[in-house]
Order: sequence, then structure tokens, then C-alpha cells
Amino acid sequence: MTRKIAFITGATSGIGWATALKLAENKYDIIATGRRKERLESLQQIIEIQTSANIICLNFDARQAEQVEKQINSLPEKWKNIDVLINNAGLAAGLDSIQDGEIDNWERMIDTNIKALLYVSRQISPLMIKRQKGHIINITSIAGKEVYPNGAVYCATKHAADALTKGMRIDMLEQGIKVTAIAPGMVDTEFSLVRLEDAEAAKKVYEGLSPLYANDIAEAVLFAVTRPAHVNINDMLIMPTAQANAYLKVKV
Ligand code: NDP
Ligand code: 8X3
Repeated sequence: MTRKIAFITGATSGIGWATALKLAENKYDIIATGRRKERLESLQQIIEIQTSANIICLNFDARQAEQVEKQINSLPEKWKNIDVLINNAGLAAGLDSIQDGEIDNWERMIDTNIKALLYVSRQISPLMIKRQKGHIINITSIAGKEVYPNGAVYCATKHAADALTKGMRIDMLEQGIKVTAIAPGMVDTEFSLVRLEDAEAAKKVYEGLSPLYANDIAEAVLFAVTRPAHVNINDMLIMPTAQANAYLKVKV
């Protein structure tokens, strides 16, 4: 059976974790990355037990350009034949107005959601171009299409990721590289815990409504990567039924 290779950032949790499992179950070997080494080890165990996929874990902070380059260079040659890159690592830090915002939170969001995405793409896109094939999927957000109160900086980073998706598609058009944005609404992951740093408050975000789950987004990724060679999904906006836009939700 011919297997392909998927490189997934932020595979230690949420959407990245679910996507790693989903692709491992569907003929992909997995390069799983993230900062939490023990989580990567657990994911590796699960994938090795439950699927026939091979998996390599790279443990690094994607905000460190030198680390990103070193880790990707360290891959065995055959693992550099990356078919799919999923730029998923990201976060929101805080929920504040511009006038009250914490600069450190802004730096973390900008460094992770924009700069880390660029660092990883800068290393992997030449590998794809060399083979004249590949697919980059950026996990953007409804926050990359709309702006909501107290979320301006997070929304700005996701608008940037959306613009980068469009730019990558233009820059790599002639080389036949597919570029897709998958833009979810609310997904029940560790996202709100990271954002609010308070387990109770994070739980409340999803209370009384049916959010999306990480597996819903993993299924969208699988759909995008299994289209025929002549078809590219440019953009998928996926919302919970209970969420009309970035800030209007109902209890369902
Ligand atoms: P999680 O918090 O569950 O997962 C985030 C992942 O990003 C973790 O694996 C984390 O790994 C990784 N990550 C964060 N910072 C870094 C870093 N500096 N270096 C390497 N990896 C990093 O959240 P989600 O699964 O929900 O988020 C995944 C993506 O989906 C994000 O880009 C988010 O913005 C986006 N998104 C989420 C939505 C939601 O409602 N949940 C909706 C729309 C988009 P580790 O900490 O181990 O490094
Ligand atoms: C995460 C979804 O609506 O909290 O990107 O910004 S939202």
C-alpha cells in the first residue's frame, strides 16, 4: 500500500491530535510536532497500536526559527517527501480590548499564529517544490473572516493567516502546490483553557451549546487531501449549527 506523509504542527492536542489520528487511519505516515514531549509520546503509542501508520515525533517550539529549520533538516531523507503540511499550531491568549491588552499576550499570538506558520512553511515548501507536488493546509478561523469584541489581536493573526494562505497559493501556483484554508468556528479543545487560563471559565465557553469537536475538523482535512489532483479546496468555513457568526451563538 502506498502511504503518503503528513507533517502536522500542534499535534499534541485538539485539532492537530485528531487530524494526526485521522490521517494515520487513512494511509498517511505522520510527522507529529509540538512542545509537549509526553503528549507526542502518547500520540505515537496510540497511532502505533491502532493504525498501520509509521510516525516520527519532532519536539520543538515553532516560534524558534532556528529550531524549526534544525528539526526539519534532521528528518531522515525519505521522510522529507512531505505530501501534506498542516499548519495547525496556534493559540489565543487573553480576551481583552486593545486599550487593556497585555503586550506579552499579543506577542505570543503573533509569534505563534503568524511567524511560526511562516517558519515551518519556509522550510517545507521548497521540499514540495522540488517534487513539484504537495498540499499546505492552514488552520485559520472564523476569526480570520470577522472580528469580535476583545479579540482584535487574535482575529488579526487569523486574518493574516488567511492572507498568507492566498499568497502561498499565488506564489506556488506554477509548481502545482495546493493551498487550503480550513476556518473553524468554536471547537471544543484546549483552546479556551489556553486562552483564559481558568478551567471553569473555559468550560463555560461551551456550556449549553453544541460546539464543533476536533474530529469534525479532522474530517474536513481528510476531505481536502483526498480530492483528485486537479481539484483544490481553497477555503472551508465550518461552523457549529449553534453559531451564526463570530459572536452570535444560541443554546442548542
Ligand atoms: P489546542 O490548544 O487544543 O491545540 C493547540 C496546539 O498548538 C497544541 O498542540 C500546541 O502544542 C500547539 N502549539 C501552541 N503553541 C505552540 C508553539 N509555540 N510551538 C509548537 N506548537 C505549539 O487548540 P486547537 O486544537 O483548538 O487549536 C488548533 C488551531 O485551530 C489553532 O491554530 C487555533 O487558532 C485554531 N482554531 C481553533 C478553534 C477553536 O475554537 N478551538 C476555532 C478556529 C481555529 P504544545 O502546547 O504542546 O506546543
Ligand atoms: C477560534 C474561534 O470564535 O473563539 O478561532 O475566535 S473563536
